[in-house]
Amino acid sequence: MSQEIILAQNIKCGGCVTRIQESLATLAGVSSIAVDIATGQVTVNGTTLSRPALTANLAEIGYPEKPRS
Ligand SMILES: [Cu+2]
Repeated sequence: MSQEIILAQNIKCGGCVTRIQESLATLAGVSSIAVDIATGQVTVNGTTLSRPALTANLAEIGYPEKPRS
């Protein structure tokens, strides 16, 4: 198992959480997804996870990764 933790922008409500979970669940290797609304943290567990694929999928549905400062 591996894990990717992504800090994403624009996560505001339960609808966002559902949208993210449904979208990321379609990606290969993803077994579970947890979303924290307060921090924007998206935690993905699975096998052979591709971080670029996860961040691209999130950006596509309106939740781009937070820029690191
Ligand atoms: Cu929302």
